[in-house]
Amino acid sequence: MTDDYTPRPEHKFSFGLWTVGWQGVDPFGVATRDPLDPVETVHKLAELGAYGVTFHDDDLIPFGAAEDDRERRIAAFRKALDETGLVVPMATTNLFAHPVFKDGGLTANDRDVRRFALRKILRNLDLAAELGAHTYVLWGGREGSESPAAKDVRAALDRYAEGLNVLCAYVKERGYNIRFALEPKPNEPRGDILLPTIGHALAFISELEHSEMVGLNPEVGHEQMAGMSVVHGYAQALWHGKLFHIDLNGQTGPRYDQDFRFGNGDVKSAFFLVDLLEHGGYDGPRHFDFKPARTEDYSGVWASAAGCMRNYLILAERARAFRADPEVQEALAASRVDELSVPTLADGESLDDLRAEEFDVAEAAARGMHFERLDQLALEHLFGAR
Ligand SMILES: [Mn+2]
Repeated sequence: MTDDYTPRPEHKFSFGLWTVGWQGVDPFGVATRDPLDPVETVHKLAELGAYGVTFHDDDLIPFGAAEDDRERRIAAFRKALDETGLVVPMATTNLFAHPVFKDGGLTANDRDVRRFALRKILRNLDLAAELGAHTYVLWGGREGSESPAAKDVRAALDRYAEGLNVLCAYVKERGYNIRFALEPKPNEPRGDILLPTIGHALAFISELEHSEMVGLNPEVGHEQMAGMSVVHGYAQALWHGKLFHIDLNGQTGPRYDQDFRFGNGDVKSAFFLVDLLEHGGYDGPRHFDFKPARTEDYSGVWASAAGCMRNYLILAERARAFRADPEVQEALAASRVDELSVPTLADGESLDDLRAEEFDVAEAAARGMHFERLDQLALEHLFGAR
């Protein structure tokens, strides 16, 4: 299909190997699809118009693989990248699947497990640098507990910070052009996960030795699982200069981690999120972390991946039309949205000046904000009615 919604490499769409490669294993059922070869994935993603592919170490190299097997798999992957022009903007470590990580990686109570986790990250960090990645994501899915009795949270945060301090020092020592991005999630698979929201993670980052090297990889569905506004969360991460990478997907409210393709779920949030990303100064990859429904065969998987990109481009076009609409511009002005960018105190103004100001409280209290009209216009653009 060739129309305005055809994905091209300049759109910077990327996918994790584990997304389209998800075989449909869930807590209640076994796989519904055969494993996918990473080489085939790279070719298929390039064909669909993506520019990048991302991976956990174990997506590319099975856990515990022999050295020659490891080298062979990396060489085949690299050849596929060279043949297609696909890049690797991000990589990450699987510190959650193997039973050794059942109590976490960097914050496991067992010290020897923590040391093994660090070794596993360091090894894949070298591969990430070799493949040209600039972002290294840490999703601490097993960093947490089911019982507050079992986890000393303050000690766990000490160890989490220690781990990141070690990793940042290593990246600096090796001269890698890599920054770390933490991915918050409130729960699942652990009963409670450390750094559950964007806000928790931002506060944690400010305590690190090299906080400038650590930012966020917020996932749409994870914020919505916590009942948070993903648009406000991404906007605050941008405000802090910490939106290093993103995980786009779909979710309908606080329930299990649905990982729908982008656009399915909370469409209004998706619209305003794309508006923010397109007009708010984010220029990183548009990365999808989703699970094609386990009802699908591989034709459905690729349709689902294509749908993620197509939905993003449709929403980007809808957001542009919203911003360009003269009636919207008038409605924005009527709602005084721009006025919020004016500092509350004028340059050089004293607090005596502020205190001396005449103010008609009754008049100000009676002013309507006209937000309903503005929101209606946004919805009509989203619906395609304007
Ligand atoms: Mn998820």
